[in-house]
Amino acid sequence: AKSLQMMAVDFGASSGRAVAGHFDGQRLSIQEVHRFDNEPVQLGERLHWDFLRLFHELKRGMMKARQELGAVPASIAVDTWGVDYGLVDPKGRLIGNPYHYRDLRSEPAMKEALKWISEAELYGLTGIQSSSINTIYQLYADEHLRLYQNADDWRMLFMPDLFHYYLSGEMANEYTIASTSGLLDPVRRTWSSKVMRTLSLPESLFSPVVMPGTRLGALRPEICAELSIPAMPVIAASGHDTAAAVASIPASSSRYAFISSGTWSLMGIELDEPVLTARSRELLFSNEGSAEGKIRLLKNIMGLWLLQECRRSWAMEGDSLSYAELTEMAQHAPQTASYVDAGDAVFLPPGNMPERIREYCRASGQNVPQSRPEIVRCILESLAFKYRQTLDEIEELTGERLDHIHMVGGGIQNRLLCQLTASVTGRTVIAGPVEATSIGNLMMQAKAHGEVHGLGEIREIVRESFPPEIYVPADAELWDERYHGFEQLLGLLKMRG
Ligand code: ADP
Ligand code: LRH
Repeated sequence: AKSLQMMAVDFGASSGRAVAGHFDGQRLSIQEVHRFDNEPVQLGERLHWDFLRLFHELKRGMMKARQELGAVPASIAVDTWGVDYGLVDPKGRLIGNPYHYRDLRSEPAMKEALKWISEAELYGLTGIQSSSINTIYQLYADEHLRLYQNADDWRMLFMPDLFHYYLSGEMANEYTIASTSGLLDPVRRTWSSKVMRTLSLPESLFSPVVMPGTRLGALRPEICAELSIPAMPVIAASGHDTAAAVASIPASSSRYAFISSGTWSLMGIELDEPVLTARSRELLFSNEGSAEGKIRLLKNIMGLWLLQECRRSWAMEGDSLSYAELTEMAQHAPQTASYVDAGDAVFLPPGNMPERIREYCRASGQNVPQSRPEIVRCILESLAFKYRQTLDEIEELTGERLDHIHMVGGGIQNRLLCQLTASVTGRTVIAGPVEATSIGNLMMQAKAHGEVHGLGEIREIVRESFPPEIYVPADAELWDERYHGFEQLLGLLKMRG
């Protein structure tokens, strides 16, 4: 195998980074050349991503890579968070600024859309958990599509597709990111025309679905000139960040669940075919696309968003706290044994999170966590409990016991959460790599170059290149008892509706 230098740009919902990767034929090494915040912008009534700023950061990342590495990368690929998109006209001009999936406009749109098609039918056709963030409801709510007559020749590009388009000039919808939309047929891995027709979404918006690893084209000459860099191939490696992260899980067997831990916690397993049963719908599991065309059966759990939002509130009160400081606080917090359901959509919108958590505890008749340490503790324990519940559900759906849990992503730097996950689930947690998404992105590029030959090999290389950390369960009885308290709480809340 020859030595490969590549570039990955990974846009998370909270931050982005440009990473240079060097694959020597056996090991991958990475170097972060650029990192930036990804802060959404409230503009009037709407919440947007700052696409222009993000594209600017992408270019800065490319320039820094050029300066720091010397060598010209063999290719570049972008991955991003799921579900969001931009619309472009036939000249490739961006129609408005892409919306943030937490914008409230799609909530009423979801209710409206479900008058035309039932949740059960939609699940049977697309296999995606019902949520207002899904592209399907965002498109249904999109005022641009409603206001303009000439939308027939527009195209809808998901965020990674949009970055790839402005890099290469090629429009395509890549499979893993398209699979987050609620518009893709997970059995045939193509668009569901039936869903589009039922909701009057113009089919002409959608491009053919390309599989991960597709070469889209070369960098546009204008960008090469602007940044003084030579042309390089732009590859649709694995456009969805979670799919890229799952591709790089350093697993050596198949009996594990994964948790991709960042703004969201995505917990699930990889399967050859989708599960489209009434039970998996009831339990809110999605069937998303994996890097090699397989299926990720997973659940979207609110994740460290809860903590990010508390941190933002406390910063507005004048106290800037690092994640390390917040975790340290929780370590020594008094035990209030108060929990929230980290699957509950009430936590979706931004703003005032500490008070919303208190209110949730109050309304459900629990002790109300008052201090900051108590709130952080409540968040982390609630997440670990949600993971245990989700693990039980996965085992119910597949009828198989899973021996351990692989945790990847920025969230594993929260060592308390990793330990709680092991203790509460009673399973060994194998944590790492932190930069799983960029690594998956890079390895899918190496595969497109023909230098590796499949997920098995990719995972072995990641295992060798980034040794994971092991967390062993502790205090089983104590956590069992507390978990039963949590189950009772969820039962009670369900009864109340
Ligand atoms: P995303 O890709 O969704 O933007 P990341 O994978 O970058 O998210 O993970 C971000 C999360 O990682 C933060 O919300 C924070 O909770 C956690 N985190 C980051 N750094 C640390 C740290 N030093 N200690 C503990 N947790 C951390
Ligand atoms: C995580 C993620 C997740 C969901 C959400 C919108 O970054 O991609 O898998 O799709 O963003």
